[in-house]
Amino acid sequence: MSDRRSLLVLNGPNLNLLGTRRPETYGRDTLADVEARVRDAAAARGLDVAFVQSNHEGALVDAIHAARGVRSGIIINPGAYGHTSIALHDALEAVQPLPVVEVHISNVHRREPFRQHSYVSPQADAVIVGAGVHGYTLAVDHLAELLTGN
Ligand code: DHK
Repeated sequence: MSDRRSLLVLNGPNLNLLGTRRPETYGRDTLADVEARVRDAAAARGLDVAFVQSNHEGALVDAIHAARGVRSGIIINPGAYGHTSIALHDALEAVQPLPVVEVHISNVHRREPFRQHSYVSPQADAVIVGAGVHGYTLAVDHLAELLTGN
């Protein structure tokens, strides 16, 4: 069992379809491709990483609760639940002070008005929007900086 610090990368509904769903919006990388990139970026920073993807709100809440005392930070792309879920807001609040970075692959501010509010953002230390799947590795770098105090 490693005693290295580890991050939780949480992906919400429909992100299992990355690579095939609206590739003009979300790109052609699959979720497995994204996870490989994140694992490499985390390893370069001396961090382990665990991945959870679920299409179910309660499963995402459970994964956030399970991170308490186990993970050192959370990267979350809540998918559409970011726009609707007070439960995710409250779960992230409940695991404070775990640092949280919210990622949206697309620039939600250029899209429909209903995508422009996030219940997750008030609980996030940083929000990365519109950087494509590169946003996930930016999030790893940011958490690594936070965790080492640089
Ligand atoms: C992903 C989704 O599935 C959408 O519901 C959000 C987000 C945007 C993204 O850009 O990663 O509105």
